[in-house]
Amino acid sequence: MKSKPVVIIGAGGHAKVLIDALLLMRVKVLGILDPDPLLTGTRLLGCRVLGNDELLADYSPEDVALVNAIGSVSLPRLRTDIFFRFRQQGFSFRRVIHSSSAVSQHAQCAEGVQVMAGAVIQAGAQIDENVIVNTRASIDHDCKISAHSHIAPGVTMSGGVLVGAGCHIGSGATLIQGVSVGEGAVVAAGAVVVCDIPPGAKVMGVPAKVVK
Ligand code: JB3
Repeated sequence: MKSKPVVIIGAGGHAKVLIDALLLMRVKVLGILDPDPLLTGTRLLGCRVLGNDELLADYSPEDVALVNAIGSVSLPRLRTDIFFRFRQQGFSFRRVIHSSSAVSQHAQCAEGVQVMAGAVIQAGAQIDENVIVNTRASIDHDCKISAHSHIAPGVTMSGGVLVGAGCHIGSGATLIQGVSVGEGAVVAAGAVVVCDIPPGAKVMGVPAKVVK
């Protein structure tokens, strides 16, 4: 069955990386929506910025799928809000899996999951909806990444790690096997996590310690 063409939400840096992956997947991109009026009419990797989110009314959920291109560094909540707002309107979010990533056929990726170039997801891993597994991140066997979390470039996660919903795991962080990261926690770039992290905490350093 032919896949639906997509409309992309957001025209920033993350959108560029997603469009690159979508073009390799031979998915048709109808256009990009962004509230910044200065972007309307411009192009990102050849795809046109059409205007703001009101234009979605021109499309039917039957005919198009969405791609959530809101990243999660400065606007973590917005990515989640966009996901729920448009799903409530009946739209679905397409999975984007870069052709150079290695996703085990025994791993599960839910709606709207984005796996970027060079990422590895091993057998038994479960990646929940709207999660970003960014460039060259490695998620080992039996990890569970809950919804709306961002696993930044170069993260290394050993087996059986649990990450709660809405977490940010910063670039290059390492999490040893079996640790849990509570909902909404932030792991700073380069941190090495060797024990469980409570919900909402911010940790940094080697070994990682709670700073907030
Ligand atoms: O770390 C990496 C590899 N990537 C980061 C990514 C995960 O998160 C990247 O470096 C950035 O830190 C961030 O990427 P993102 O979200 O593309 O950030 P930015 O370049 O700031 O673009 C956000 C875009 O979303 C802007 O053009 C905003 O105008 C747009 N935007 C904001 N609110 C919105 C809305 N777009 C739509 N359609 N609807 C909104 O409500």
